[in-house]
Amino acid sequence: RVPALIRKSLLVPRLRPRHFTTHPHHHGLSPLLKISPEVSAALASNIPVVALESTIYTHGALGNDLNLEFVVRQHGAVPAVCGILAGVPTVGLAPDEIERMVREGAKKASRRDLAFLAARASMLGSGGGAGHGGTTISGTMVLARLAGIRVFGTGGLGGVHRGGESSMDVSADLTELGRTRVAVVSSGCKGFLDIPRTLEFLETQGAFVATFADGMAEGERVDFPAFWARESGTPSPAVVRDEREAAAIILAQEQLGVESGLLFANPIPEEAAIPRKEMEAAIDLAVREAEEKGFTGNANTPYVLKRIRELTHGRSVPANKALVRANVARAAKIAVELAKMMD
Ligand code: PSU
Ligand code: MN
Repeated sequence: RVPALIRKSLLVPRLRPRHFTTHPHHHGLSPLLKISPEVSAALASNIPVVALESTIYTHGALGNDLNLEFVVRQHGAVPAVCGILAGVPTVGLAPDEIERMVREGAKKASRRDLAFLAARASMLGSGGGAGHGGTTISGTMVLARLAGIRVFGTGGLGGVHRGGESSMDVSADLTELGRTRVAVVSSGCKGFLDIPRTLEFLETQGAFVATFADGMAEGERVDFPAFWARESGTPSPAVVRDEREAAAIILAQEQLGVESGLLFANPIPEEAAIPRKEMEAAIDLAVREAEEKGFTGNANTPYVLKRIRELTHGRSVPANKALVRANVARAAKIAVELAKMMD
């Protein structure tokens, strides 16, 4: 007699392609990827599209009322929230689908987790657990690239963690920028990371990094921003003046056939920024606690963000919301400029 468990594993998994979107624009599209009709139609007719991540909803400690989709629309582009819904890698999640992911619980999903979540659903119907994946910047970049989306707006990039030279905790966001041609707009990376090492690593990965310097005087030093603060003490490797210049760089990268990603850092709006001094105590304590309590690996960032939120009595939240909205608006403007150039 064959034990039940083994018998079951001998069954041929149902790996039929579901949700296959057929469109002439999408040759070579993964059969596992679901693209919403609105996003699909926009991509096919050169209407600007902006990718958004779902980790920010499932693990970002910012609440559900961010409504980044609205910000994208306000600036003339179509939003495409990316994530894995019950095992289906999806580009263009609807608000009720995101709500469901938050309610039922989602795994924080970077590049490494995508196939795992997608395969479980094909084999077991609904999959073990809810099978949801809130995609990080890295996971979202993979899905956006598969769908043919060029621009992605979000909050803060992952990076090299403090002490990363011995723990080797380096966000998969950085290696993703080295290999996946999507332009990411973020407020630099979170201030609790090791910013100089993050920039070194991005250079090694071949990722372009520039900071928006509108409103700054010519020749003034432009820092790579540190999320809640506009200054980090580390100068940005490159500077861009406006969205049109950013779009031209994205287009040139594509025409050169260079596959690496691009990072456009957008400093937090002046009026929302929290001075570095003020954040430092909270950051130091949160990072130390995370280490003492063993929040390592992908649990580190959500823990530190949550603690900083508590330690600043919620003051970090409106700043975080303001910066992510500004980034998403910026991303939409870049996508609009790009669409003009593609006409
Ligand atoms: N920035 C935020 N909130 C977040 C993140 C960034 O304000 O939740 C998420 C992003 O999805 C980013 C991820 O890709 O954290 C990085 O996690 P890690 O450090 O584990 O790579
Ligand atoms: Mn990590």
